[in-house]
Amino acid sequence: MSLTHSQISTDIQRALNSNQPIVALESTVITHGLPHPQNLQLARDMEATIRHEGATPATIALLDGKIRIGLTDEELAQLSQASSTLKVSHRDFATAIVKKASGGTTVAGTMFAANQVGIKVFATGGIGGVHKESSFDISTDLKALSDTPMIVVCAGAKAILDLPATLEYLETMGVPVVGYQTDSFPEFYSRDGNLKVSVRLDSPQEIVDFANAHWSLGMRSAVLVTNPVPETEAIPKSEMEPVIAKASAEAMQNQIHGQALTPFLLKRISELTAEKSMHANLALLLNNAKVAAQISKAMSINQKRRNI
Ligand code: PSU
Ligand code: MN
Repeated sequence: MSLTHSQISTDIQRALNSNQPIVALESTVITHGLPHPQNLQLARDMEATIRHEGATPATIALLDGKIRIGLTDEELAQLSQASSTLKVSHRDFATAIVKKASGGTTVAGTMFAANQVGIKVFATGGIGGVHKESSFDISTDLKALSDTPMIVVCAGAKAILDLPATLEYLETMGVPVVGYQTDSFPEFYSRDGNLKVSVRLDSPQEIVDFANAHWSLGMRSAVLVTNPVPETEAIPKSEMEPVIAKASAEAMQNQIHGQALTPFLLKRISELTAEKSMHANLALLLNNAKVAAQISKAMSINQKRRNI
């Protein structure tokens, strides 16, 4: 595959060459998901968490029309304050390239770029899914999960979505939904939902064994690892439901569609909960970075054993 439009940082290239653990990170959460300066702090904290666990973080974004795998701290700071960034999913890469634009990659966009360079583990907050507000708003994230063999660690799908429909879609597309130390599907801000995962696994090694079994069968889909928000930051479902319903009604009143919908809902929910939802969002993102780093370490140890 041609990598003419991509640029990999030297430390990530070195880690790739020697099978060291690497965790990909998305950047839509920086450009569209969180306000400044929390977005920059979060991006730095996620990278630090991954390094602390002994893995290399690979934040992926578009800078001036180039797909960048690994940003300097200065570039991260610039991206976190840039005003007219694109939200880059599969359909938007060529737009960013020809317009020499900068942007944050979504879950789908990040999976695309990470897979091209051979990164197998990725941490995010919540995946996109089937929206409630319009019948055909289904995130490209679901398609990417269906045909990109990576381990994606998230806290479930964002609670603003139609979660039963999102899970049905993942099942149709053959994506295993792993509950990390849980039997129920985490609902982003909340841990007390009643939807079920397809399999529960309790350690990073079990997840690596599961992914190897899945892919050794010839499956091309991702393994979606759902990791519940830390208990201390979790918000009961009963508290979130009316807030989400209000934000959703406002989105429909204001005719917010397409790419703008997720950022609108996240912002409104944060306002309506006096930032409590944002703190849950930050905590789950860091928790996912940690678990993803542990999984990538287990994976790289296994690979080295096989190469001996
Ligand atoms: N979860 C968050 N904040 C975000 C997103 C998810 O807490 O900003 C982003 C992810 O990058 C995800 C995208 O891929 O929203 C989904 O957008 P859409 O529904 O338009 O596909
Ligand atoms: Mn959408």
